[in-house]
Amino acid sequence: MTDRASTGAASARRYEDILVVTIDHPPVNALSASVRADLAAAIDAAQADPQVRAILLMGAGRNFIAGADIREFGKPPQPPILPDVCNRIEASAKPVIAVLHGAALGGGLEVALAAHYRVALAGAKLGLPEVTLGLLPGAGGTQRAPRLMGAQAALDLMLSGKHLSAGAALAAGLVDALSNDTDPLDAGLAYTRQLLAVGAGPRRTRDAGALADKAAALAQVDATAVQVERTTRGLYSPARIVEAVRAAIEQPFDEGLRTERALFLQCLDSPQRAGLVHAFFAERDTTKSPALQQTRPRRLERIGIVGGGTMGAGIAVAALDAGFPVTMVEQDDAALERGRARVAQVYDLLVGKGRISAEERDARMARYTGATRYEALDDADLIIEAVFEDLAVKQAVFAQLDRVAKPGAVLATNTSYLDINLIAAATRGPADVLGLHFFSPANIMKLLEVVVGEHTAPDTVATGFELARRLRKIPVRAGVCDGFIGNRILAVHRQAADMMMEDGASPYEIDAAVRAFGYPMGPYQMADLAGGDIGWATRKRRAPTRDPALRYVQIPDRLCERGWFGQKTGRGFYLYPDGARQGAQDPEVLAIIDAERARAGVTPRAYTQEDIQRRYLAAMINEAANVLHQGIAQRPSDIDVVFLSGYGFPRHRGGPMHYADSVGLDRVLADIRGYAQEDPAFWKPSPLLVQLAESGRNFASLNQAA
Ligand code: 3H9
Repeated sequence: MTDRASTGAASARRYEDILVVTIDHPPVNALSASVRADLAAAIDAAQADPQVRAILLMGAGRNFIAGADIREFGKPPQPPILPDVCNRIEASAKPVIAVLHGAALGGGLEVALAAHYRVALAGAKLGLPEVTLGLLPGAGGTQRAPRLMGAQAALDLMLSGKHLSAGAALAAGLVDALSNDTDPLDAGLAYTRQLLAVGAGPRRTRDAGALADKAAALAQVDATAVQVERTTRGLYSPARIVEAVRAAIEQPFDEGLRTERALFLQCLDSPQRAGLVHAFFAERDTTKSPALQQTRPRRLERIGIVGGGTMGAGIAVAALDAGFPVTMVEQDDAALERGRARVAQVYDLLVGKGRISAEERDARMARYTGATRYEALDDADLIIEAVFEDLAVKQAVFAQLDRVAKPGAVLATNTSYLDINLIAAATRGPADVLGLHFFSPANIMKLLEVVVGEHTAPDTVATGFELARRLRKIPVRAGVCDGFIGNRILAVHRQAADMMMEDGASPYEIDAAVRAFGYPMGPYQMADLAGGDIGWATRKRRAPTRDPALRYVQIPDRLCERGWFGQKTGRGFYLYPDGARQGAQDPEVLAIIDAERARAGVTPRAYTQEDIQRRYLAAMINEAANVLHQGIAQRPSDIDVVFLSGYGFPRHRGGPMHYADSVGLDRVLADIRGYAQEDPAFWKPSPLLVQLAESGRNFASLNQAA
């Protein structure tokens, strides 16, 4: 064993006749310019070294390579570019072996596909997730993966962005062998020695034969192209992935690589790539604050939940899934049984769909305990209240929790709107109280608003973030106000939608425009799904404090008064005959709207899709700027995360703040000022928006400062 070279990001060391090239670039061995340069240099040097018979590529730390360096996208490319590095690896005259462990993703997997042989450790995750960043595999992946695994499997891998386990990758033909060894170096050396012992030489993926039946492969590409067109709703990179795979079949390898490069550069330049990369980092930035990093969370082993309704049961499932023992408290045996049944039903469905085994369900349910007395919560480290949305009810629950909880236990409320400080005031320890606002279904939705009250202690907040980490949720810190970040802003842009509805746009036109922007559903479909009674209750609660200068559109109330609460009652803004989930337009709703317009003295006018989208987004962005200005949200990108992970904002647009920056804050402000001519009470430009737009700055400049 001799040292051969040590070049930093990738270093080379000889183990007898095997040169081991280790990529060592924390945190995840992304392929930054320095890694690419070192890797290429090590491969080149090995060619000339008579003592080297084979080259082994591995990663230092937990991962092989997590892909290209995402932070470099959008900056001028620095040579050597990754496709060239991969080509040099493949061209090696000496066999190159990659040992895959941890993440072998994107460009990382492409490096491995350019190697001549691949061995994977248990726990390795292989994938080409570029599509999630608005890209396609641009270092030969679209040409090499189909040659190894066939067109259809490669398309599925690239279009889904999913990760394959080592076993699945072996079955798919992406790797040649699995190793039981836990140490990548030992595994890689052992496999390389086996290869050398049988005289294995270079074996280039460019020559692999899985695409031999061109007609069959082209038929798969054609069928996938049709499906992509139908299902990806305006996404830019999926169609280009399909084109690149078509090139893999129709063109010679080097020409296919050139086609891939051209398509990759188109994706790289697209605003969708910018939006998706912004979303990637925004989600990881929500936990970055010096206060959080300096504070240790409290002990977090046992969870208590008060309330077994939809939210309580969903939160229980999330906690059970993460391995926590959970105690659920309800007011009587019957309510408790309903709560337990809700939890069990989620697991039964998962077993029915084959997502978990019956044993796994039993193991999770074994961690669940039900009780009808608050005393059962006396050993819980964190108790989450999820009862009826009423201040007095919640205060009564917190008074009980104050009595039974052990010292230092964190007390959380899942309220969506109410004042955390008033809830905390029902206890003797408001420092232990915070809001944990889950989104429904709580076991699925990723977002968790961590609402910090006036007296909430830093380690209480840190415990909320720790819970999110353990539940694999995305936590966003929020301050106290009616609706926190998400629901507060939602109320305002929903109001803008209601005003357009009264002024002439039908709810169906508004929904269609919002869907055309990229949302999976429009605000009225959403209201029907959530249940119109929920919004109605909020409107009634707010009625006494409503600003009389603000216009109030009564159309939703007219529907609620008829008991039309949406899907659960068979009609709302849409009709749902016989329990249908897809709503049909309802002429009676249109007649009610007409009557309301007449009552309000409105002469209906026409709106284009663009008019609708601009007003809807302007209202959202303006209120988001207020939320930021008042310190309810810490940074613009946190608001983006709330809307991306909690409200269906199209991810490729990066969130409302990123979107505002992309169209220009001056344009947004000009729109708002234009609308203010009609209705100055509603359309008041946010001071922060004015300040940024007039000084030529954008929201992103505040992210950097946060
Ligand atoms: C590509 O490869 C294009 C090529 O086809 C063509 C090129 C020509 N770059 O997620 P974590 C950071 S596209 C830069 O919290 P985990 C991340 O920001 C790429 N940075 O950890 C975070 O930083 P910080 C295709 C990256 O253990 C830290 O690493 N690859 C990159 O939960 C830890 O990350 C992908 O899309 C990167 N590629 O998960 C894979 N990756 O500490 C993207 C991560 O400052 N990455 N960082 O906040 C992942 O899926 C996950 O990060 C991974 C680890 C599974 C690897």
